[in-house]
Amino acid sequence: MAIEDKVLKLLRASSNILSGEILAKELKVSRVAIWKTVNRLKERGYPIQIRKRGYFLENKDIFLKEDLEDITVKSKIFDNFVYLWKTNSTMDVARALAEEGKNVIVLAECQTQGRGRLGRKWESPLGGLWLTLSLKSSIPLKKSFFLTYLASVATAKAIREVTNLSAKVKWPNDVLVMGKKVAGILLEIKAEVDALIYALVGIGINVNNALSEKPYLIPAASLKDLVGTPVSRKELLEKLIIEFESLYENLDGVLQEWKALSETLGRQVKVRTLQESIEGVALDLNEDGALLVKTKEGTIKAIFSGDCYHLR
Ligand code: BT5
Repeated sequence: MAIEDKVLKLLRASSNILSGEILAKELKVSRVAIWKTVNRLKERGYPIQIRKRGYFLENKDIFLKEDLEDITVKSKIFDNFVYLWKTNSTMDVARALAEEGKNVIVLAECQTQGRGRLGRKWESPLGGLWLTLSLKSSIPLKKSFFLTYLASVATAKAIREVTNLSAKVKWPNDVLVMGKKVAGILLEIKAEVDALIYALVGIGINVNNALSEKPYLIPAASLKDLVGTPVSRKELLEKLIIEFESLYENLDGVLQEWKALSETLGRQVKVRTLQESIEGVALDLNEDGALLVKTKEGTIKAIFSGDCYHLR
């Protein structure tokens, strides 16, 4: 284990200030080595206070490499974990690795340019789970957005298991709890002719993070606000990857699972696509994964993408 990880591990475990002397003794290095390591960590953005009596990690809700390695060791799909304190967007880091043919999980503590669909801004401060799964895949192109449904279902299930909140999925890419958006999915793909080369599945979950007062596309909340206490991001991440992998093994079953957790089906909705705005009742998903909406004129429209508003 690198000295940075060892220092972080000790600071994370301690509710008191740890002196340079204690750290040096524990890790069998000099106090200067500790001081240099702490400064390197601070440069990376870790919130370590340097006080007269020693060092103190202000935010204990951080991941250590070993937490994440546990996940990849158990994983059947992902062979690498990239963990960053701060990055523009995990989508961009994951794309570069996918181009090298890697199946990787990229996770950042915060993003400066997190994005949603159509280049919208996604707020990603400390305390949330912001990750991208990069996945080599040869699934047919027309099934690619099954991956959005898959990630939504995996996220909703993981939230249910860890918090007992009754998380639901909303068409096309949201996870809601009590009508509030707690997570969003962003799918970006590279394809050739009619098959995927790789997919980048971005998952953003408001766990313990604060949200700004801005009006969002739909009302938002964090799990911490809904539960009333902080939620273990480590447990949530582990469950999320397990659920993701088990759904991925049976991609054709994903639509059924999505329907079972759907907050959209059966509702009066308004869907804005790039071309038009459609109002009607959300009936079902067809076998290609399109949302079927019955308008008041009685026509049934199959919609593949758009923004959906629940009217009633
Ligand atoms: C999404 O887009 O919901 C997809 C969000 C995907 C974020 C992940 S985080 C890891 C990975 N790296 C990235 O850069 N992105 C992915 P969409 O349905 O277009 O919703 C975007 C809209 O949600 C914004 O226009 C805001 O109105 C609202 N919004 C922004 N930040 C939010 C947040 N933290 N929680 C809830 N709503 C938010």
